[in-house]
Amino acid sequence: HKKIVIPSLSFFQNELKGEGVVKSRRTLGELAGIFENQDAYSQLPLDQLAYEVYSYLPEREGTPGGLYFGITQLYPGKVGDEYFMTKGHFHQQEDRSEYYWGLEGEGMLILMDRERNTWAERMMPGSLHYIPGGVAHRVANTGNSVLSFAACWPSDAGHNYEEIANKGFSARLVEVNGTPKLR
Ligand code: M6P
Ligand code: ZN
Repeated sequence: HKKIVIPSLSFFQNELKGEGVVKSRRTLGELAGIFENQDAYSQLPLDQLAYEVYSYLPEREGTPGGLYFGITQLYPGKVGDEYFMTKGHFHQQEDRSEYYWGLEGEGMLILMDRERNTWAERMMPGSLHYIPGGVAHRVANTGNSVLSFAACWPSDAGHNYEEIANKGFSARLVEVNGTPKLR
């Protein structure tokens, strides 16, 4: 169940040895406000794990030109007709871009530009996604198993959660007749 496709053995060896891989976790409680159906949300346990992020920077923090490597494990589940998803963010330094690629499971990468145009790309093992600067990004798990994806982003990108926390994306990814649709 907790199987991880290992893209880089040394990454996990570092983690096992406690060398620099930072693990963070987000519970449903920490995702308050991102789902539309408040009744469905209030029926789920706040301490239920939604996703875990392992991240690693082989440089001192903020080193110009450094690149973070990260792996996110997003658990399957739904809140009403919306899938479990990441918080989503723009970068603090807006022009910084990022790669995501699918490792395991099925999902959708939801993207929104500065004009609030929203679109989505299907994620699956081996799918590669380039997220240009100025584009907010969030991932939804549309399958029944763990969705695991890797990411690479500049050390000085930073996370800007504010706009997404306040206004969300301009479209929601919901399940309609068993398939994901942007609404
Ligand atoms: C990817 C990267 C990380 C990000 C994580 C979870 O691994 O983009 O920078 O933190 O996904 O996404 P979020 O921070 O929006 O919850
Ligand atoms: Zn990012």
